[in-house]
Amino acid sequence: MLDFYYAPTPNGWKVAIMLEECSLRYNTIFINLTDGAQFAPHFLKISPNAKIPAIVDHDPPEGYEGSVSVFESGAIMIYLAEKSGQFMPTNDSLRKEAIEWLFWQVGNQGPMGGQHSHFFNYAPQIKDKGYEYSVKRYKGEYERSLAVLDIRLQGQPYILGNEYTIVDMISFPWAFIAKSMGVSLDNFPNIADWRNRIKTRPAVQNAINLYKNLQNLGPNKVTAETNKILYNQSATNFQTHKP
Ligand SMILES: N[C@@H](CCC(=O)N[C@@H](CS)C(=O)NCC(=O)O)C(=O)O
Repeated sequence: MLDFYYAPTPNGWKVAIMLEECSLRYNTIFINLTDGAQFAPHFLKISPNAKIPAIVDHDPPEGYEGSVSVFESGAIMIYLAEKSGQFMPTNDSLRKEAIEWLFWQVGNQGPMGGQHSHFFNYAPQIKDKGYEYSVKRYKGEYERSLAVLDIRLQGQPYILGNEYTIVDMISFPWAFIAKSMGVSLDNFPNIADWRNRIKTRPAVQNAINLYKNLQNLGPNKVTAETNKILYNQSATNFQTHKP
């Protein structure tokens, strides 16, 4: 059995998709990011960067002792692929490409999408100095990452070619919500097709519906008043927000 530390966000969906695709048994533990549950001391032991997703595997593969915790979505995807023996190429050359695209996702598409979402969806009410530039900067970077992905998908159904892998699962969520971030996929036809191909998978449907009622996307649900943490990230959160 696995404990899955989760909130219904794009980074949470990545791991939910993999768990569902592998039919692994898991126990979902909701981390209320608005309340600062990510800074609780017991959670920081599992996820020292104070972010979801994270897992604790109570039945790890041979070579590990006791329960194993894993944080950072890319590391979790590799861990689960190795544990299950699924969705990761075994061929050296394709495995190298899988690692490249995983790092690309967690270093580019994820953070740029996240920053764009913050400024576009969450922070429009904070129109202080530099706001317009922040929106322009991160929208441009997010669209740039979509262009990279669109070019990669030209002439092939999945990021690594014909095989659906953890790289598709990890890249899907931040493309899935493009429209809600003010970006049309009309300019990225290869992504639009790939998105539809993945979205219709039953495992993906289960994942994106997991705790859907607890989603708080959008400026109407999250404001600077209701979410002091999201709007005021700083080093002191580790000292002051211990629910
Ligand atoms: N690089 C991390 C990013 C994770 C991340 O940003 N998670 C967000 C939710 S989508 C979070 O936990 N935010 C809480 C916070 O910023 O306090 C990963 O890929 O796992």
